[in-house]
Amino acid sequence: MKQEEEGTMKKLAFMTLLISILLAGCGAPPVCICQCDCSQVTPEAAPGTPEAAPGIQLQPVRSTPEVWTYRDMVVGFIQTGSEGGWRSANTNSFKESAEELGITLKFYDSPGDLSSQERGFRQFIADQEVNVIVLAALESTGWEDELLEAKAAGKVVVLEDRRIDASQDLYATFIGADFVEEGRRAAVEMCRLVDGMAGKKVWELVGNVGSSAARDRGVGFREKAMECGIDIITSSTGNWSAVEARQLTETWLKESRDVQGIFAQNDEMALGAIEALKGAGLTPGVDVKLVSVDATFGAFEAMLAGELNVSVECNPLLAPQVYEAALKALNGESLPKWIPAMDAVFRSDMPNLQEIADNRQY
Ligand code: GYE
Repeated sequence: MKQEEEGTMKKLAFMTLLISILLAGCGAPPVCICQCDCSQVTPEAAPGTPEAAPGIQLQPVRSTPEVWTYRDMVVGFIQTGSEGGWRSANTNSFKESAEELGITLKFYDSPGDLSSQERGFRQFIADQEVNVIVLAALESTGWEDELLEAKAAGKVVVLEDRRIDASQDLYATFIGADFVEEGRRAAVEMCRLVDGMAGKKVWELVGNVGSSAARDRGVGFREKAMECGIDIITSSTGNWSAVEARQLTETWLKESRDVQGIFAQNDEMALGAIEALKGAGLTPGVDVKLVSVDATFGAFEAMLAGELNVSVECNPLLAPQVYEAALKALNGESLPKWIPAMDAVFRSDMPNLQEIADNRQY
């Protein structure tokens, strides 16, 4: 075929491509043909598609598969921001499992700021590539509008780790721990530990205010603590942070050393309290009993050193369950509104603690 004719054919093919994209702009979802750069053509949004937020580039819509597979999933994941060992294990669980399953993961990390989380959520609503939104909510209230918009946009929403106070028909399911039960378990252990001590005065180091984890662990702990006469004499937020918890405990120790137990709502805060107790010349785990939640590496080290008495596990490796549930939801399967995570309780006096610690993933 003479060169000239070849050139004309190419031009013709390109013109066909351009026309089909322009046609797509008129309501039909655009089809992305490999030779052109789709992002340059801003297709008309399909009817009912939400207005893209300013600066958001609408992405070409992927066609809907008959049967969804992990490879069809584009997940927008909104994380809380870094909060220590548990949170990084949770984030890695999503990144690693997505890689293994062939899922496209768009990861949005908010710096511990609720409005940033809401912005990320809206960004994923407008991102037409995204078919699943996964949310680890910093706070449990204020999500109705976003959930309604996500529903209108046909997104599957799965909550992971933290519950939110919203109507259950606005999300596919919640995958996470029973925080109230974690609090109960912690109190049962604290009752056992302070039994026979000079008193049952306990200090509580609380997680970030407004989160379901902090609220519910406190509820569960109080429910059981009352049964053995524990007196929670002071309680304040350490924002899941070892540094803040250490400062708080140092302040409390300046006011009084008459304390028999510290309930830390996560391991990081327990490790901070341990440093403060040592700084005050007290022996953590002996003079003052410590119970925490998460059971991360740091907790096992402290339990093996006898400085932390108990850690109630809260499993961060939730991604496989979340992705499995999202896939079922995409394929129209009905799901229970809560899929509990599997957890245990670890004590410093367990004979096989070292062996367990050696086999931990987080
Ligand atoms: O206990 C804490 C993290 O939401 C269960 O958040 C999670 C909690 C966890 O910062 O370490």
